[in-house]
Amino acid sequence: KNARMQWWREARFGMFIHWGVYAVPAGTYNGFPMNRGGGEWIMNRSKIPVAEYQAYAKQFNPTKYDAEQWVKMAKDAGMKYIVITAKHHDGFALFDSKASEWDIADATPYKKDLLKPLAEACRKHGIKLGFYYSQAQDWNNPGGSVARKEMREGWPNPDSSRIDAYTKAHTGHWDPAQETKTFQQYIDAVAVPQVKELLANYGDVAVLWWDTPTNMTDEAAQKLQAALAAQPNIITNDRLKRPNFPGDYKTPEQKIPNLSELDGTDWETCMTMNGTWGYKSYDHKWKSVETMVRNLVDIASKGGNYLLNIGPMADGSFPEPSIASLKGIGEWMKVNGEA
Ligand code: JFZ
Repeated sequence: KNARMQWWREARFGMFIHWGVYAVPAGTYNGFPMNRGGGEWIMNRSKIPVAEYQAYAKQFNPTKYDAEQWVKMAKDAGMKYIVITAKHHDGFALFDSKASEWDIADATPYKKDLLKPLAEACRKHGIKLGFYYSQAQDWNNPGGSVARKEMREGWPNPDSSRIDAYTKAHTGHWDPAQETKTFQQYIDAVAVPQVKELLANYGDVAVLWWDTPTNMTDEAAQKLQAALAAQPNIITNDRLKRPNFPGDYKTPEQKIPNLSELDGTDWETCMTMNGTWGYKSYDHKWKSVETMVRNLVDIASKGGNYLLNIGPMADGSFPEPSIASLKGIGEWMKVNGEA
């Protein structure tokens, strides 16, 4: 494990990228801005029907996407690795998957794999590439699990009490299309094949970043864990299934542990630059460069890693404030960072 973890322990700073179809509604459904939660949760929070949500993909056409530009921005900020949402809870694959048509190649006008150019640019510039993969929760591929949330409060939809009652009776699902398969069928037909694709088609994969293990079964976790054999040097976080699949490092979220909380386990704090992971057009609560540099120094001094998030827009560009912050952090790193 020490050999596998060496680059990661020296890295200290990485870029998280939450990107997907949710960048199209950008936090607003039917004219109503979400009043809580990240923009990437809009389908669940607003209980958008499957067909309606999938129609957003027709507007997901990131013609301004320039993977090399992204990698350069990360590198100039002093970041050593990138972790991107290959598939978030909305189940949309940023890659050309044979296991589902709910992907960039089949569901959007763009049609081209988004991870291939990123993997190439990372290789070229010496940046490690990791994939976030939502293994349990999937709101579009039938059989995927769902975290049950009450319909967003303040939502004036006259149907909200009916929908809430429906989700209660259907383990969080709000659309019959979500339940035409079982969870185990989803794991076998979508999750395991997609993880295999991610580990086979993009060269070295440095990190597999699992998430929201709430509804995982041991059987599913074992199958996904077995798929990791394709990349013997891969590092994984602690969110495959708790507690018996601890992975290689802990993931305190949006917070930096106190020294007294550290027990020798490797850890990585992930944080947003504003208040959302996925792009929200109206979230302007940006952290200052000074705050983010202080966080980085605080984390590095305690032996952890800082995974700082960008939520790109649907056209493939980073929000301006994120670009400016990356530059500002890079200027500080040039003077004070090592190497
Ligand atoms: C999850 C996702 O639901 C979210 O959209 C985002 O991708 C984030 C990085 O991860 O949200 C979590 C997961 C774990 C905790 C909180 C939010 N946690 O352990 O407190």
